[in-house]
Amino acid sequence: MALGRLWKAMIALATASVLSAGAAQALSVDLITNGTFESGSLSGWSTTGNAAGETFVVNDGTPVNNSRGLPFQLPSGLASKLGTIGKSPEARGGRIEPISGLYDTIFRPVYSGVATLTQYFTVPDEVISATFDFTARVGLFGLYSDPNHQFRVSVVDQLGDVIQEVYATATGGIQLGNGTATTLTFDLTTLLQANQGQTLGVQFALEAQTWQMNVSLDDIAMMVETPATVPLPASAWMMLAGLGLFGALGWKQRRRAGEGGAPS
Ligand SMILES: [Ca+2]
Repeated sequence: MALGRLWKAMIALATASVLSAGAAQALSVDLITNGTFESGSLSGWSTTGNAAGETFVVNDGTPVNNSRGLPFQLPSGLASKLGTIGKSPEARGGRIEPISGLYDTIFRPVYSGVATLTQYFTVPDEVISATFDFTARVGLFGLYSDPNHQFRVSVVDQLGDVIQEVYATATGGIQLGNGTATTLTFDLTTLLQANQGQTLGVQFALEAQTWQMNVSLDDIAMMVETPATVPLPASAWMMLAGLGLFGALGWKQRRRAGEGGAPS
């Protein structure tokens, strides 16, 4: 019987330590689904297109074809105006490799206008910290003209209205390079703490002029730390009570309290 009591006490102590450890920990969750596009689709994302209906698509490196199924050719006048850049495979609709893995998403319009890529998520009820990451590669084949050319990233409310601009290219600012993938990280703790329990979205937008600009995106994540609560169901408490573990734990504690005085 003494052995049985000891086992019960050990189980109770182990259970208690797991519970207290759980209560002290934080849980890290990514609020974005399919942020790597490795599903090979835009599942989880919604898009809007420019007037010609062009928008973000999944990219596996397949060159863009024109309506006749032939590789795009820049109009001769524009090609000569852009010089060597205009002759590059990228400007001509050639292969653009995914940023990482087998897929990313790309918007490489022929026509002018704005297209957006958005994903909505529910902010947890309690936010300890929030970090927003993405990798972008902007291709620009003309002179940058802000804001006629612009890549911007925003947080939107559930109606799609911008509540905070997180990033935007600007004359003299970071251009994200011509064809260089760049990872950007933003601390959005304050914003998400102010919107706990609400629906928000991250929105990527590219304002492009004919032929002159594209953007690739990959590895999009919204990592949020929340308190890791370990709620113990009522049935578990009843089970513990039924096994007499509380009694065993009390016995163990009484034994310990007595150890200091009397030799065993
Ligand atoms: Ca990817």
